[in-house]
Amino acid sequence: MRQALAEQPHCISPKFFYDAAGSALFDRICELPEYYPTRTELALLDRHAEEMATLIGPEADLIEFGAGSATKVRLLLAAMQRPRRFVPIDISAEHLQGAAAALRRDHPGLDVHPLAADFTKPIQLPPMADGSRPQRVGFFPGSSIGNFSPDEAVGFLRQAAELLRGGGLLIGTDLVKDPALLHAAYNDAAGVTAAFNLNLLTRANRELGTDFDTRQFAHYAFYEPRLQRIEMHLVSRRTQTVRLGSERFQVMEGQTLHTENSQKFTVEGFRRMARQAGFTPGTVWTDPKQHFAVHWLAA
Ligand code: AVJ
Repeated sequence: MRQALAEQPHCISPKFFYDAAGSALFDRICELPEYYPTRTELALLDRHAEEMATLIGPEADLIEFGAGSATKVRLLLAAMQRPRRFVPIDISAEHLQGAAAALRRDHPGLDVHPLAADFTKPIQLPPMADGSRPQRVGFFPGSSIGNFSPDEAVGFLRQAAELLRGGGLLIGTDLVKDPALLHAAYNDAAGVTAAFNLNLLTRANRELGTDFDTRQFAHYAFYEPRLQRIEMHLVSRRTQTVRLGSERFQVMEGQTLHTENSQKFTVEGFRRMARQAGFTPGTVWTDPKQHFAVHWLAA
């Protein structure tokens, strides 16, 4: 946050959205009528779970990047014969513990091994309890890959391909589409996305001791068609001073804090990116309206 305030333009990583309140707000976003990605991807997982489970293999070690509430993986686990282990990775530790406890309740035989970690950093998987090395399969739903810049995305995929060698990655990507639909998904009528965006300032106030006045910042999300991405910003409603410890930063009226990019992909563009990262792209599942895609990438 200090860096974000000190530098121009002011940019902050979207991973900071996900404190307990932010993770709960994100779960509410997933239920919004305008936010089509979650329900579209869930329908794809539901409809093709058998086929996906066949590719994953009967006894895989399943690793989810940014698991959150770990709702989607339930459809895969139900279709797998004997999942050996499930490793949900998430930056929000409390949210992760709750999700892991619920999964253990519903899958008594499953070894659930949560990792509270930042998956943008290199990941070390704990060894299997019995010392075996089953096929590793990654699960990265929700188009969270869209939070990375194209270069970062290739970097992440390259690391994932290394980690999952011999197995594969099942990954969801939001598709390029009518900008009006994209715009609505990030500007919901109920204002939940705005609350999610502004929660970043509330979190900074609590954890870093900044004195942001959330009423003096406006949620601003738009589709940038040249870069094929949604950008989310917090726009300063007036020239104001923000305190961080003993320092003071001036934020001019109309200046923004850039809080998130959400890249949209074409099916072919994403397959090219995956190939570049060392995967062999396989089956792609899309919905009839071509709003969302789930890719199988062999590692
Ligand atoms: C979790 C990154 C996939 O980009 O759509 C939802 C986050 N931000 N509404 C997305 C988000 C605003 C979401 N991802």
